[in-house]
Amino acid sequence: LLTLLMATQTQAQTAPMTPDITGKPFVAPTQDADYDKRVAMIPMRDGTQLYTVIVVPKGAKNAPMLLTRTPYDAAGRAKRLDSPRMLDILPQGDEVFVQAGYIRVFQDVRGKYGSHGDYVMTRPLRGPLNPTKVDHATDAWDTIDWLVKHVPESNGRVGMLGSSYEGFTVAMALTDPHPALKVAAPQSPMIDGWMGDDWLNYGAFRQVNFGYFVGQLSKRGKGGSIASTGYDDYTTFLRAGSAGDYARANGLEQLPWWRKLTEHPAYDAFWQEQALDRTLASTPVKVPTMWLQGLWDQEDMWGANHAYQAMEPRDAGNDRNYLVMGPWRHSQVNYEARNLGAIKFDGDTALQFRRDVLKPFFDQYLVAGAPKADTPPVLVYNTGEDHWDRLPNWPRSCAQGCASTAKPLYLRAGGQLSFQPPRAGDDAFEEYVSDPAKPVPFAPRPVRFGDRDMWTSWLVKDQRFVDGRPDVLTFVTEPLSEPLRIAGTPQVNLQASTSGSDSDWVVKLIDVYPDQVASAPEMGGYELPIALAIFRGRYRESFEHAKAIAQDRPLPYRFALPQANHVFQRGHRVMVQVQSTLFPLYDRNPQTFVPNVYFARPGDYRKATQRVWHSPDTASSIALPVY
Ligand code: PG9
Repeated sequence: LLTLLMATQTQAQTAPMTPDITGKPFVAPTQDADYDKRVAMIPMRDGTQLYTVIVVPKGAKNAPMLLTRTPYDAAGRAKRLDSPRMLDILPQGDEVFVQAGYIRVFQDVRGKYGSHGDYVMTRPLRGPLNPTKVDHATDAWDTIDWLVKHVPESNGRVGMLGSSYEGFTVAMALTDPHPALKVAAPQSPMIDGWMGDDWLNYGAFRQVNFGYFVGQLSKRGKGGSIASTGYDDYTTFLRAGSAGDYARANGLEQLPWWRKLTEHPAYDAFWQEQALDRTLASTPVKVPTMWLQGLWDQEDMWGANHAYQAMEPRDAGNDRNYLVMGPWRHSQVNYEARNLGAIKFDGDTALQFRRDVLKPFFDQYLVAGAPKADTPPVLVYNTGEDHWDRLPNWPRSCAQGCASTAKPLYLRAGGQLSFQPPRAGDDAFEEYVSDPAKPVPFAPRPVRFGDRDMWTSWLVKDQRFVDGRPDVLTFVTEPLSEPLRIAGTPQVNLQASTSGSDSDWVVKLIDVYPDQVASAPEMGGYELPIALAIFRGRYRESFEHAKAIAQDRPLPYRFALPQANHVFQRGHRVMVQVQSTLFPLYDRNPQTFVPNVYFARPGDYRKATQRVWHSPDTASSIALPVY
């Protein structure tokens, strides 16, 4: 009997060689999800169908809809975790809306992931650059029209929000909004790719994006990557040569987008026609809009505040056009924001904003019977005093027409920085040699574009890592006896000369902490960048037409730094650093005038002697928006 029992047991076991992949569909146990996820192919007016994921909370009635149009995989955006709980499947930034019973909609833009049609990296609005009948404005219009007719649980009201590319599609929808679009929040939207968002900064090209181009453009779905040939991107890009050389070596020439970029190095009609702030300036403000900007946004420093400024004159009642600037890196608004790199804030500033400002603002326009939100026209984090400022308008200080007037802070002989202008008899300039063979790194080496911590926080990196280099000029004030408050745009007014015929100028406004900070020893002497930018000198006279720079002549370079709301505290010092490279983030200027910097040849890269002038008649300064 015992032998029989053992034999039966053996038979019941799975034979060791049973194939472990059965070929039959694996069926997960069905759990009661608290949502219903639907997929629709929504037809656009030209017949193209767009892949749309609609997540409806179970039992929803008269619920508002939140729409995001994305090139980043709508299905993936609605699948943070594989979970039966709606809170878990949607992105962290959506949690406050999920808790309030909103319907959430993600849609792939034309040509990406599940959507049909062609993808154009920055599809221009209908007009001179786009002779078709469709663009992101019509696609948003057609989508909203379909949603209000086909989602029976909805109350027919739609809000749009999204960051970066997803903010760009919100801004596009605002140029011709569907009547059911009741409220919008473009977060760090790309508004002008040449001036300061994503692709270039005042004409200097951002090489960090090569990987993004291949990832986004080599396939309809998730694309490939660029093969790595070294650990330090500083070395890799230096060895490659020009941006064009790097692109050629890595197959980028197959991508029409790369060709478009190189065919339009200057701010010609291709860029001007696509600058959304120009379009928005002539668009009635129909939809209450909250523009969102990170104060240390490493990708889209230009968009939100310029779009806000463009629309502001049309907001006569000061109740439709809003601005929020948080102490955030790119898109940090949708995550946790207790700190950025070494800089700590007063709690989770992103959650505070989403919970206490964004959600009540959306509720006001989307939820029947919701109270009027207590939304300040401008909400800006004060990065020096560590609190939010609720303001009636922005900026608080500027050259003319603001509550306070900007004041020039002069670069002075001997590396001083002062509100007193230069005096006769002072040394006329400081100089350095900018060598394209040894460019100044934008972040400590080894520089790895793929290092997310580095990339998201380099704008707050302690600048002591370059301070003291022979090709970085430093000007600094005495320790401040009173706090110095700024709120607006610091304007660079540099008088500079070069021994070359083209040149880049990088200017950084820095808050230098006291040498010793007993309560945070690691912050002793920290050089915190408050605002910085790079300017390609060939566009000194015209962004549209590049021109060689006259050799060794002090010439004015005027450009705006990103906006700031900062208090330099008593005992801190203000510093300005000037240099001519920010590598490998920005491509190197050969310092010899060539027709197209993308295709500079090895022999074009030459050392140049750079002078920053500070005599009474060639005074260099930064106009600080003090108040
Ligand atoms: N910065 C990215 C982007 C925005 C707009 C156009 C292209 C790229 C992004 O984070 O989406």
